Amino acid sequence: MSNITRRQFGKAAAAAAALSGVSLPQIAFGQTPASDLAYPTGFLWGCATAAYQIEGAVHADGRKPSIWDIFAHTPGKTYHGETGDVADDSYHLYKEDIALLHNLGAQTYRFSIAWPRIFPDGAGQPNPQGLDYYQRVVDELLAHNITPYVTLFHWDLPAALPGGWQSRDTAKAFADYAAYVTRHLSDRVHHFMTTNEIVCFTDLGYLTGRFAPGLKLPRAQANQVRHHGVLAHGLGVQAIRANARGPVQVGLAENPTDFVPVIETPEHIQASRRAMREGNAPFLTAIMEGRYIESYLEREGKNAPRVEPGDMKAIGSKLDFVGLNVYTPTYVRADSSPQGYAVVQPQASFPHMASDWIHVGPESIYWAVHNVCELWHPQAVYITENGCSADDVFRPDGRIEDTDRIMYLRNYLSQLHRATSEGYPVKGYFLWSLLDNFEWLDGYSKRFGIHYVDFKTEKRTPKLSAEWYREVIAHNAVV
Ligand code: GCO
Repeated sequence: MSNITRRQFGKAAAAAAALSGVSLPQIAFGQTPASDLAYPTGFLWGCATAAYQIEGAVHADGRKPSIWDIFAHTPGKTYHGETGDVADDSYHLYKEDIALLHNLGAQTYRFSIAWPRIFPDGAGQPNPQGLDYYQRVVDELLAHNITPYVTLFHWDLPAALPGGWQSRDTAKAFADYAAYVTRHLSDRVHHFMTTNEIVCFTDLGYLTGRFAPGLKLPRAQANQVRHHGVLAHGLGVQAIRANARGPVQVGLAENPTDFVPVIETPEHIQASRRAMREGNAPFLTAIMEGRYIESYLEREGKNAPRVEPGDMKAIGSKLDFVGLNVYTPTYVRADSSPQGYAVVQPQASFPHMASDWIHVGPESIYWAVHNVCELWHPQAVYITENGCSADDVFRPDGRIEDTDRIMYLRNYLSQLHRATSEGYPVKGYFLWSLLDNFEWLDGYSKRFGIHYVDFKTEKRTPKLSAEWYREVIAHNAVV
């Protein structure tokens, strides 16, 4: 916001206040008004991306295919058969992308490492050229004073691993890969996330078959896949801690279903907390409690996962932080069923963003933090993803004025402020996403970036939301 706008705003507000007889706090025109929505000092602002969604260069320097390369190349799987072959070509253009972060004033960047660049066959021989790329990315970030937050697995599983997540050995291979990366990067990278959204790479990949590798397994086998997912996380935490060359903070990025009380009364609030625990039982609950809760085991009966000694201890490894990816609410109300809660489906008129699954429910970010903290008291929480798709188009004057995205972000950040002002230990926020990228099944048809990417030329153009986010970062406040 320019000073001129601020001045006009100040005048209009003063005039309105004069008419209504309300006195406003004294703000000298042309100065920054103190925002009611200021974030705690030291709060970290950044952006998030993931390797397969931005890097391209899928054959470069020894990388071999991941299950997403194969899936995206299978006819009929993604929008118009689009793939991550080229994507944003961030593999070559990473300096440009880091310059975008720098222009925003971002203090931190969450990106993921492509396992198939580091271990092209998933296990066995590492590929030093793959590691070199991430060394260069880290160098460039540090040169710009941007703190790297590294995700080790954002769905690009090396295709060569026999059985993929159906095999317990994949969890062990993940730990070896995590150990290797930690040994080589932890002198300069101090924040690691093991996995991203376990439900997506397990259930969507092996139960509903909508994501890679596209399998629809029977319940018992799918539950075993889930178990290997959380086990990989747990073994990964142990491997990172055992191999760190200095102090590191370890966590993960999860997208628990965010149950929001339909009305903020004690009974519905209680229902939402219960739903958070039970509705996410195979994933975040197992990780935070180091066990599968009774109601989950009862519900699954003979299909419950087979657990080996030591598994649950690894899965429940203590974390330094919990990362939450928050996009959309799931409303819940108290009811008299044995479960004690019922999900309330949104009506057809519920407003959503360009992706119709993103209902605009800003309070979901507050309740995600609230419920996770009240249930499990993590030391620290980050919002590791929040953002939305919008139908971004150039105006005749060359601008992209994504006021809808700004509306979405402003409202979510206002609700996140509610959480920080109540004292919940939220330490930072990563906007999804730095730039438009390969949106999985939706290919390039859904744009989540605050920078527009012309996928023919790879030209990056800041959208209005990038300008807005720069103000947020500069003021450490919702503007
Ligand atoms: C996810 C992933 C991202 C998505 C983003 C928008 O949450 O699915 O972490 O890779 O692109 O969430 O759908």
